Amino acid sequence: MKCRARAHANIALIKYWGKRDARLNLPAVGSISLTLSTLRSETEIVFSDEIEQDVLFLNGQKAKPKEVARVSSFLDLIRDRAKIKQKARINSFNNFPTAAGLASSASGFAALTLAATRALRLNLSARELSVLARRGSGSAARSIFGGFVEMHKGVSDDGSDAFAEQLFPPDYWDIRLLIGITSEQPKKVGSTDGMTLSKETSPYYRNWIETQEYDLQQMREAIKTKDFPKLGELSEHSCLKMHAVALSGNPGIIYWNAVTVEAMHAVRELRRTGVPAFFTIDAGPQIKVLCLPEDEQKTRDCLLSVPGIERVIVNRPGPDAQILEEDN
Ligand code: 2P0
Repeated sequence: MKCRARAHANIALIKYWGKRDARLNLPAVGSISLTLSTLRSETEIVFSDEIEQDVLFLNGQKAKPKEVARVSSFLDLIRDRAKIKQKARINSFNNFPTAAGLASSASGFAALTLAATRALRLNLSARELSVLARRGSGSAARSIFGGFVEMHKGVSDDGSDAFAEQLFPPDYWDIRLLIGITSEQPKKVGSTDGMTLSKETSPYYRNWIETQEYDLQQMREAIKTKDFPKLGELSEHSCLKMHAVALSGNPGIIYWNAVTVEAMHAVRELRRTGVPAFFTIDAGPQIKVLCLPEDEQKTRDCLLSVPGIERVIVNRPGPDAQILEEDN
């Protein structure tokens, strides 16, 4: 029982931050994302009677016990569904730095969900895959789909309506998302812990939740009408609002480094010269910049002019998660 699958990372334009139920990993807010063409994970899984306990390799290295435990308890959900007990060997590769705020858990858990369910012959719909992927990582629910994607927070206690769906396919609108790498070190505070701290201690958390629906509605409209400046402004606003919540927890979390901040100013400066380019930043120090295809070169040059940015990764809207290989 073996399968290999690929899923692409995604970056939220309207951010997910906060959970309404930590056990079922139910988000407190909906979110809207862009699936990326370049960054992806490939995961191969084998279930067998001969494997005594789950083994996980990340980029060829044996994973840490904490990482194995997270993957193992996620696989238990799938094993329960398939009514099997076999343990698994998992080999997962990312073509980008892991755990540095580049959505590795999104593409990793989406690829794992697809590979594991197919290996066990569970025939799940894309929506069911998304609900399941969410249990591994909230943002993974979005990486099941390509293009422009919306994650619904849902209202039910069992999480069955907390799924992602595609708003528009990748070829709907050719926009670019450039990633400026400022550090390849793993982040110090993971998203899950960051969200818990924000919920428990940030005085702004309630406002964040209350204003999200309006931002989602505006973003749906911006995408529908292909209004790029509106998409960019909303993305920057949602990012800064999310970081304001993280910063205002106690102790506040600073995901940025000095290079991130320099790059934010550089993007605003580029905008003042007439180029519609807008930044977004996740739970890590990398800077991501949205621009139109005709401004890709200028935007890339702008990022590379910031001391400390050595590498820029260019993305277009990327595809759905897909099966690469399965045994028959
Ligand atoms: C997002 N992030 O919408 C937001 C913005 C990071 C900042 O979703 O706890 O790794 O596994 O559900 O999915 C990263 O959070 O968190 C994330 P869990 P996840 O992309």
